[in-house]
Amino acid sequence: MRTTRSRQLLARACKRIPGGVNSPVRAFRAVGGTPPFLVRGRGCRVFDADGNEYVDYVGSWGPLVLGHADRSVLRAARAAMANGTSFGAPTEIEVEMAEAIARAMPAVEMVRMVSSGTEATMSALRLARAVTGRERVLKFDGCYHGHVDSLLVGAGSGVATLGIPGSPGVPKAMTELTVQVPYNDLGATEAAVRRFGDEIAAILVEPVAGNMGCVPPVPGFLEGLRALCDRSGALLLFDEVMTGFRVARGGAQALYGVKPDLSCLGKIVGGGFPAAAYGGRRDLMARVAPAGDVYQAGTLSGNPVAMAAGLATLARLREPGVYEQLGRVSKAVADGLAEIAARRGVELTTAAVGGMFGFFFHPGPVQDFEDAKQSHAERFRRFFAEMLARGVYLAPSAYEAGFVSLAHRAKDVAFTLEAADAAMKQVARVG
Ligand code: KE4
Repeated sequence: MRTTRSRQLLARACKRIPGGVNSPVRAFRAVGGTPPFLVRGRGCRVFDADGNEYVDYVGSWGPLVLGHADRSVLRAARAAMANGTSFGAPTEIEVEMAEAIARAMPAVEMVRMVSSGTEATMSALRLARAVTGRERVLKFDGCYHGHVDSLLVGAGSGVATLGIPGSPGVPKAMTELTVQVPYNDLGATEAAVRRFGDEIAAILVEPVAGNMGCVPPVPGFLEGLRALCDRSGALLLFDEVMTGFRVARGGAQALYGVKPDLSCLGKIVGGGFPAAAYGGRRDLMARVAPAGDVYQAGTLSGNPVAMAAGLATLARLREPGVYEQLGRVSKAVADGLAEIAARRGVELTTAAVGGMFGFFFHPGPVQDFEDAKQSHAERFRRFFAEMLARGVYLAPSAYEAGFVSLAHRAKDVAFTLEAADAAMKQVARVG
């Protein structure tokens, strides 16, 4: 596989951009090698600066559920741009987006658009603290909610630990208000609520974890969090930045039938443009400025071009059968990988929920971050490299999820699994 041009571009990029990238995971530090500099996407395929072609399972980390350069999205964005790119004033299309989200997610009675998932979770957390008058937040080890200071906590030892800064520059005072417990561990969560109950403003969770690999909730976990919040007065915050419109039309809250008080959205709602949102119960959102006293603002919030692209995406996702199709494709990939691994004598655990999937080089089950960290890192790295060399672009980290789109066809899955069979043969040689 030719990488000359990408290597040259990386060297040039590193002179002006930290690590040569504008977001760390793109640098391939977890898997090694040179990250392909992509130049074009079409459907489920991307093309790099050296002319290599890949079947893409990153999809810009989730937004591109229709595939790259989808005609309906391009048409909508071009039409919006022809009228101007941004106003910093109210526009009807922002109202259309708010109404579309509320129709899809009845628990989201009111919504505020922002420009990134980080902004969405940061703002939702501020609102939760304001309306409850409480300061602590409970989150789950291995869940990622953007680079919000109080949510960038390292994994403490023990079960319910007070957050320790997960990055230099994050004040200890910020993370000490964050209680962290293992994902899918309702007992540990109950213990933490018993210990900090009336101090906890919110329980914040990825209803399907996608930032420790793909780890679905065990039966009863989300329902248990709802009950704990009802008992303790904490708000239930679903971070659906990844799962929103990805795992079901109404997100994970529809798929699992658990109603959060506040929801965070991102990725798909912008259709590939910078847009995200937080929203929920009307009585809570009424506290957001200028209706209420909880301040939050954004120059490009609700940008009309992003709204047009997002609405075009959501419109396509209202077509009958699209989620069955996404689920079929992600299950075909996950089940195919599992079958190949079994045949090759490689321990592999897979998961697929709606249009997202994941795999661990681990005998299973994988139900939390401690389990995920036990997976075979060297086998993942080898598999990733072998797949990339064969034209399949997977997430460059064992702790990410895979994303399919409506543009992934049976032939693309067949191509992927043929590459996986050859790759797994090499992986089996890794002790
Ligand atoms: P952004 O600020 O990156 O738009 O969203 C943060 C965020 C919040 N919540 C969840 C559940 C998320 O998955 C994310 C961001 N996801 C990562 C991929 N795991 C984005 C990729 C990156 O960081 O470059």
